[in-house]
Order: sequence, then structure tokens, then C-alpha cells
Amino acid sequence: MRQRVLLAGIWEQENSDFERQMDELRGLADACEMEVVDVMVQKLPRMQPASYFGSGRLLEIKERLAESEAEAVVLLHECTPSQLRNLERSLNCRIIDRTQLILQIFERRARTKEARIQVEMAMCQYELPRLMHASDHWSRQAGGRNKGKGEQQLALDKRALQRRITSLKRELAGIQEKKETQRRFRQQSPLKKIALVGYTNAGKSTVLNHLLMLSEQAKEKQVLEQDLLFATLDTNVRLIQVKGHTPFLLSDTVGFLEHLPKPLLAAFDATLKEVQKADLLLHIIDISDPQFAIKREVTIQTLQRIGCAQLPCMEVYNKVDLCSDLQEEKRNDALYISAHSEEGMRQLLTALDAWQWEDSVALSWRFAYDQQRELSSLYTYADIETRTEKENGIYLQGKLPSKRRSQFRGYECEEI
Ligand SMILES: Nc1nc2c(ncn2[C@@H]2O[C@H](COP(=O)(O)OP(=O)(O)OP(=O)(O)O)[C@@H](O)[C@H]2O)c(=O)[nH]1
Ligand SMILES: [Mg+2]
Repeated sequence: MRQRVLLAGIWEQENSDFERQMDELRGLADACEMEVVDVMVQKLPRMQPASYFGSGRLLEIKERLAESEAEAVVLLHECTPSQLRNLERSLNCRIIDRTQLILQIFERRARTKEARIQVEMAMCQYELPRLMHASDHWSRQAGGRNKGKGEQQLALDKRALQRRITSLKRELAGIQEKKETQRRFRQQSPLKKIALVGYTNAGKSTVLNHLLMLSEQAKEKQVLEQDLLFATLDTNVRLIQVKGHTPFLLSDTVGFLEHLPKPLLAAFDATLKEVQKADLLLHIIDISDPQFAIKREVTIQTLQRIGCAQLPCMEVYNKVDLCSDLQEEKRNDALYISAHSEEGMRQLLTALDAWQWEDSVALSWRFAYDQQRELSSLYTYADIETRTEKENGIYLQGKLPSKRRSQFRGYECEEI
């Protein structure tokens, strides 16, 4: 059964984006399978340091809680430990702040061992300062004299939590070491590494699956795509090899969200490495979403936060099938696709080809028949367009990245 919750938030004076944020909170609650039974808002210059809401509104919320039989209050902001404790005390029910809500969604979605550890670590990191704060509170109350039982218990809990974080870190490092080896292996590959990035639910996994389908790759290679916030929590790297196009490695990863809580960004640090090491980012934007411009901006800011702002990035507007009249709005420097159909997919592949061969030269080569090793090495890096076998050798024409030219200069010949 869905948990019945009351959504509540402070509408701070300078916040012009409040309604959208509340809508998003509703979406997050939904993603956590909660039933929103009521909404309470208070307009204030800023949130109250002690109890988030003003005292009058707290009484009202208490009444509404009783009327609606809500089991918990979900807050628009991340709260301080003391705000949470005071709210819990005055409302006498469970308080879930925005960070906890997101952590709960991640907990539900985590499927692989790595994702589960990352989420648990983020939860412990969220808990720790709260526990510390509670223990400080106890120390102050005891006035440094006899340590009360409660305080001793808190100290034990704190140590247990710290030990758990250390052990999770160790376990995660083990898993990530294996992944790092795979990553290094891929790094040596001549194939370009492209990473899908974007707001959660923009359609990143669907784009990956569509390209896999065009690559005629096995069905098992497909990744999970779902109309859910944070459907993807793991990084999946796949080889995209569509006939007539240059192959590349494509990675799908966790979606972004406005004010993504710090513990989550920290715990998913290694997962985001895939993005940091990419040669190109494909920023997928859901153009059917009325809020797409804000979400695009949030993605750009998140990329800055994780140190990826300098990477080349191509913007891809997705879900055009859901928009009726886009013609006038279309930008020349962006791509428009529908990952649900063929629309724009070939243009996307052509644009990726152009990017891959942007810094390349068209050349001709001749190899003797006993130079097979050198010849196959050229095939690794070049896009070969023609191959002619003659008496005195094999003649080839094609494109080669400029930086590789010196390696095969000895085989260059006049045009065939
Ligand atoms: N109509 C339409 N729906 C799409 C398109 N692309 C994706 N979707 C739907 O959008 C929803 C989200 O797609 P995903 O591919 O899971 O989105 P994502 O960006 O990977 O999301 P997260 O993993 O949560 O970050 C799914 O229900 C998809 O079927 C599209 O071009 N058109
Ligand atoms: Mg996904």
C-alpha cells in the first residue's frame, strides 16, 4: 500500500521557481510510491532556523495531519538536524526531507551490488552529521558531567556508523578496482568514448537502446528504460556499431536532478568517472517537457560540479514525437530526435561520424602483401573507403585522424 504523505514547503521570498520545485517534489514522492493526500505551503522571507515553519503554521499542519490521516510529512528542502528533530517532536510524525526522499528512491532502484553499496554509503553519510549533532546536543545537556545512557548509546551508534562507512568504502573500492581495469582497457581502445548525460527521465537509456537496436546487437545488451525518475543508477558501456557509420563506445549513467544531494554525488563519484573520461558528451534533453530549459541549465551546472564543463558536448533534443509544432523553435546547432522512432537517429549518427572525423585527412596508402600487421593496424584507426588488390600490393583510400598520420606515413602513395 502507498504511504500517505503531506507535502510541505516554505515559499521563500526570493524563490521565483517555487511552484515548479513543488511539482518536482510531487514527482519524487510518486517515484517513491507515496500518495500525496495534502499540501501545505507557508510564505516566509526564509525558513525558520529552529523548526523550518513558523509556529502558527505548525499547529495548522498538525490539524491537517490528523484530518488527512497522513503518516509522514515530506519537505521541500533539506533540513538541518535540529529542524528535523523539532519538527518530529511538534508534529509527532515521521518527517522526510528532500534528501531523504531522493535517497529512498535510489534505495528502491539500486539493483547491482555497486549501486546498493553507493546508496547505503550516501545514507550513512547523510546520517552521520545528524547523529553527531544529536550527540553534541546530549553532551551540552549533560553539561560534561556524568555521561548519560542516551549519550553513550549515541556514541556507540556513531562509531558503528563510521565503521560501516569504512567497510562500505573498502567493498566499493574492490568492485571499482575491477571496473577501473576494464575502463583502462577501454581507454586503450581506438574507439571514441561517448557518454550520455542529462536530466533524469530525459530518455538517455532509450537512446542507447535504440542505437543498440540499429547496431543489431543482442537483446540482452539492452539497458533498463522506464518512465521513472532515476531508472538508471549504474554505468553501462556498450559498443555501438551501426553499418555505414564509425563505431564508438557509448555509456549510459545516472540522471541529474536539481540540487542533487551532496552525499549522493560523493557516493556516485566513481560511477561519474565514466562521464569525466568521455571524449564527447551527448546531452539528452526532453523537449516535450515544459521545463526543459531549466533542466538543461541544471545539467550544465551539474557537469560543472563534477568537473566536466570543459568536455565537448553535443545537445540532442529528444521526444520530438510528443511536440506538434517545433519547426520555428529548432536551433541549427542542435539535433532533434525521437528515440522511440527512426526520427533523427540517422542524423545523430551522421553528426557523430562528422565529429569523429573532424580532425582527419583523406589519404591513399599502399601495403605489400607481407605487411599484414601494419595493414590491420591501419584498419583499426582509419575509415577505409576503397581497397584494391593489385600485383604490387594492396591500395587503400580513406580517412585517418591527423594525429595518426605519422605512424603510416611510410605507406602513403599517390592517389590510386
Ligand atoms: N514519446 C517518447 N517517449 C520517450 C522517448 N524517449 C524516451 N521516452 C520515454 O521516456 C521515459 C524515460 O526514458 P529513459 O530512457 O528511462 O530515461 P533516462 O534519461 O534514462 O532516465 P533515468 O535513467 O531515470 O535518468 C521512458 O518511459 C521512455 O519510454 C521519445 O523519443 N519519445
Ligand atoms: Mg536511464
